[in-house]
Amino acid sequence: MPELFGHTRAHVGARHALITPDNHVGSSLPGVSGASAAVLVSPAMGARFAQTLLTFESRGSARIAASDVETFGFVMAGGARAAVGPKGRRLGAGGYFFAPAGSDWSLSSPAGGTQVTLFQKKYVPLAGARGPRAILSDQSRVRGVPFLGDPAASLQVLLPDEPAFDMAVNIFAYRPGGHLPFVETHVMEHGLVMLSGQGVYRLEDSWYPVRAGDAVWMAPYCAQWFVAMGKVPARYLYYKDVNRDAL
Ligand code: UGY
Ligand code: MN
Repeated sequence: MPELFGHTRAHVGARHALITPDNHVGSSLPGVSGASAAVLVSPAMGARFAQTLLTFESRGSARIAASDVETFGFVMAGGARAAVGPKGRRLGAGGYFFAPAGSDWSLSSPAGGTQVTLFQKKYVPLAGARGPRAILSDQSRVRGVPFLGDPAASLQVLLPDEPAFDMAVNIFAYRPGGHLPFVETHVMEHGLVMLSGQGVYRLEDSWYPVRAGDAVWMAPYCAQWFVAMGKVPARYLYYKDVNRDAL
C-alpha cells in the first residue's frame, strides 16, 4: 500500500534500519542485466554484509564471478534457473541456493517479475576446516521446529549448522499472537525480509509495525523482539553470522 506523499515508515539509524517497499531505488550491479537491484542493507549503513532484492525482467540474468564473497539467494516470487559452479537446477518460489566463496553463480531464464533476495558476505575461513559446499534446495524440504519449545513460533534452518558455514539463513513462522520469547541482544547481526503477514518489531527502543516486503537490519547487540499481529501467520527470512570467534 503506497504511503501518503512525503511520508514513509522507513527509518535508517546507527544500529538498525527498516526499509519499506516504497523506498526502493535500483542500483546497477556488475554481472546483473535486465533486472533492478535494490541494495537494502549494506556496509554503507554500517552492516558487515549486503542484502539485495533483485527483480528480473523475463530476459534478465545475473552472472557473478567467483570471489571471496559467499552468496545465499532465495526466490521470493516467480522462478529462474540457478547454477552454482557446475551444479544447476530450476528454482521456483521458495527455492534457494548457496554459493560458497570461490564459486561462480548465475540466475538465468527468469519468469518476468521474478524476485530474489540475496544475502552476501565476505567468507571468514576457519583454520583446519574445509570451506562450505554449494547448495540448491527448497524451503519445502526443511522441517519447521518449535522455537524453544513454542509451537506458535516455528523455525526452519535452511543451511547446515556446521563449522564450515559462517552464515545462517532461517525462516521464522509465527501464528497470530506468536512472539519471540524474550528481547534478544546478541553479537550476531541480522538482515531480514518479511515474507508474509504482519506484526510489530521492537528494534532497540522503538517499535515498528511491519508487513510483507519490509526489510530490517539489526546491528550486533540491537535489542530485538517480534510479535505477529492480524489474522494470518507472519513469516520472515533472516540472515545471521555464526560459528566464528568474537576476536
Ligand atoms: O536467530 C535469532 O537470533 C532470532 N531468534 N532472532 C530474531 O528472529 N530476531
Ligand atoms: Mn536474533
